[in-house]
Amino acid sequence: MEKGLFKKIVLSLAGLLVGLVIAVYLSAQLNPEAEAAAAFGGKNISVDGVPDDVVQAALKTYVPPGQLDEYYMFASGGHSGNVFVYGVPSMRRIRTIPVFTPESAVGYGWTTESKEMLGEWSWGDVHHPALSETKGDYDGRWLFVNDNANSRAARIDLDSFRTSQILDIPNIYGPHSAVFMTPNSEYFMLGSRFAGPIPYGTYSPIENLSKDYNCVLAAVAIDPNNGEMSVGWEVLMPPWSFDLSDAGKLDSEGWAFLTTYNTEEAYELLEVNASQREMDYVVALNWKMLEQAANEGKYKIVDGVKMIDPLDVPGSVYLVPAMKSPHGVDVTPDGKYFIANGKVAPVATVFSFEKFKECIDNKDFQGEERGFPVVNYEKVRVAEVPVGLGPLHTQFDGNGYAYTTLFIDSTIAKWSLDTFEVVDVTPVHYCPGHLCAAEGDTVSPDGKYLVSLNKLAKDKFLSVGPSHPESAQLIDLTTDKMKILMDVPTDPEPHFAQMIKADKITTWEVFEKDPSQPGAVYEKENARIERDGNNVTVYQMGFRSRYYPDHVEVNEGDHVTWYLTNTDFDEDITHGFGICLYDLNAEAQPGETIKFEFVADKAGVYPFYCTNFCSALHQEMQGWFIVKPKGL
Ligand code: RUQ
Ligand code: CUA
Repeated sequence: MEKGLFKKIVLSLAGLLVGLVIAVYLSAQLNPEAEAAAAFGGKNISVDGVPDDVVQAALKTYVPPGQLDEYYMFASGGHSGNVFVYGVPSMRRIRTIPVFTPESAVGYGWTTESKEMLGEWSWGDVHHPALSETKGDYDGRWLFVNDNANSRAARIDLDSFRTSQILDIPNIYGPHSAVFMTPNSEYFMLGSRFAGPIPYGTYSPIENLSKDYNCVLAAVAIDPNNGEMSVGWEVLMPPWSFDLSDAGKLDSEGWAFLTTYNTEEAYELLEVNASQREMDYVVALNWKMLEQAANEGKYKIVDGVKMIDPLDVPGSVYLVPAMKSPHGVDVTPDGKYFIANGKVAPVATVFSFEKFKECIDNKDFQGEERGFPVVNYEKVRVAEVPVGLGPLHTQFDGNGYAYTTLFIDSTIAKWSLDTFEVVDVTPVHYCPGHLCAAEGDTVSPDGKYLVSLNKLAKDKFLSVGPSHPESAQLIDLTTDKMKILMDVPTDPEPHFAQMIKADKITTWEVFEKDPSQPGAVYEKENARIERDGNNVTVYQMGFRSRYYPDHVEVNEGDHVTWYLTNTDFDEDITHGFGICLYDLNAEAQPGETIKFEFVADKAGVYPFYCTNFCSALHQEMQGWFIVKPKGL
């Protein structure tokens, strides 16, 4: 073919393609309904025998190969001790991040660093993830989670999606009411679920609960430069159970709100005895005032922590009556209202922050309990929204609507923050606890998507026996009526989740080369084994598809320190490292140097191998660990 003619054909084909793309794009702009269909050449797909809404739901959740999800969702893994990462809207689970429990898939719990972080504990119970915030918006830097079992908090760095710090928090039994972030990540806070004598290990008989037991609110300070957590100060509270919590924002910035149950101070058969009172409380704390008290030295030291008695700081704590054992409390995006979810009362109670402040200014109190003023309920409450049975948690869409889960009804109610009327209800399957809206805890939620985190799945998936997985349902918020798009199984236990715009997170491609790092070896000439008495240090490097050195001999009883550097500076090329019959397993991500230590207490020959399939010759990435018996 003539050169000129060929060029002409290519050019006109290219022109045609550009035109087609523009046409599809414009039609999607003009008709948002067709947006999803645009990916299929602008056609409105309808499939014989498949209802149109099913086809549309499929189009809205289908992320074609080569495209990526719009949001990350970080979900609590409950007593698995993990955090699960989902892509939304596809709802594909992308990652499991081990936090409080060893995870052999990534060698978490075997390396020196992760072992030290986990300490003496073998499990944890993650309830409420909280993303770091700047000016009330998620900033994509860190994710923090609580451990309801062993009184800890952890930080996950979102550049590596790895747990990088675990902090023990003294004096707080079951920090369930946690973690919630202040709008500029100054602190995240945790409130105790269980009353107990403090510090840990103190004895007092249960009959003394009212006298000797306490709950605590802990404020964990976050270093703005690196996310490093440290316990800032704690506040001594009555022996009530704190349940959930939220931080004030915008109008209510500087305040923290926590629900309580068991203001009855019962210590047996709580199911009955903690439900005697008609009203419990939302406890409102002025954290800025408490922070100042801590700075001014108004505290005692309890188990190494500054413990503030709020009765020494008048005006720092108020009680807001709320209907019978409320569960969640949620602050609206504008910070003007805080909403208590009734749990055993069929209403979501809306409180006005402005009226709350007026009550304080006018000393409009209806009483006092344990020295704390109780604000006038009638004045502060602006609405009791009849959402349905078993209201647990509320999220927002940024368009003036709130969404409340109803555990007993197995529904989600959508209601107006203007008229306080329910405008829509959708069934969910089954028994929703939390729900998670896109950017739902920020000052500017995105709407778009809502995920219902359900406690029961029953008949939703292929049966796996008497116990089934939990379930998450993706709900479309772009239409007037909520529309369920898809169901996915989740592992126990879907407590809370947060959903962040994907482009707010930037991850590393590889670990940076850092020769100053202890144990790092980047040239095979430097790979070596050193001995100092009974201490053997291995400086090993691994790359596709070999280890240097690939046989390591030690003496029985030696203390072995082993460094492994992955010198493949190539995204996603991870090398594993497992020693057969030695219960040892780790991984080094691209560019990373890891360290593990053990005592070579078994003589014999033990092969080691790469556990991550890294190349065509991955099978050959192996070697031998040889332990010479004592006295040989
Ligand atoms: S709680 S289902 Cu552990 Cu978050 Cu309300
Ligand atoms: Cu390295 Cu497989």
